[in-house]
Amino acid sequence: MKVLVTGFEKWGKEPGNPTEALVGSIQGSPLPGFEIAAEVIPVSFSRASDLIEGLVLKTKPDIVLNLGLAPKRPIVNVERIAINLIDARKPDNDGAQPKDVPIDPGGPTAYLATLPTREILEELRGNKIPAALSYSAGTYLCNFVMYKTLRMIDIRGLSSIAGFIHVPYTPDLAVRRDEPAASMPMSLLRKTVEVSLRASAEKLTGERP
Ligand code: PCA
Repeated sequence: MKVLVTGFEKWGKEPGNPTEALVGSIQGSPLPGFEIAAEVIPVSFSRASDLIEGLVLKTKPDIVLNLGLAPKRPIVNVERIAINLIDARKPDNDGAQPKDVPIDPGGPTAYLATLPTREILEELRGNKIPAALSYSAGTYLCNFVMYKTLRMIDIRGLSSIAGFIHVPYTPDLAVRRDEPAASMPMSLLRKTVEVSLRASAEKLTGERP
């Protein structure tokens, strides 16, 4: 089972991005049973798109799991939908701040995640990981990468399933915020990735990896 996992670099005034560390964790100790590629995506509307497309074409994954930080969300959010809209409240890491523009003028209004989101949610909760389904991945880079991934899979007729999970801060990052911020330890975030990939693989093959 081939898997592509992506995380993001830090952006703006954020103290860091736990999904960058998650990518490092997966690179350092890959999951048994999976042929796994893990990469960090830049927080850049102009650079993220070609990068994600190149990664999918190169790794030919059965499963794509994009990860991002949601600083204001206290638990793991399994995203169900990506919308065809950019409305950046903050500049990206190149200083670009597009507002009210479609991601792809020729694309559909939205794509639903093709990962088994309900099964992932149930498996996460079964593993004592606080999680919820989410019906908005925002209008910034995370929604953009989720949409772009699903769009390119659609345009190229690939069989990969794909989706996005937002995670909260890890405690080391939460303590660097002035205002109260929720967090989850890295061990639980790592487990989130493992459980989500196993639930996705099981959906694809009918067998538990
Ligand atoms: N979270 C941001 C962009 C990068 C990240 O990790 C988002 O939710 O759009």
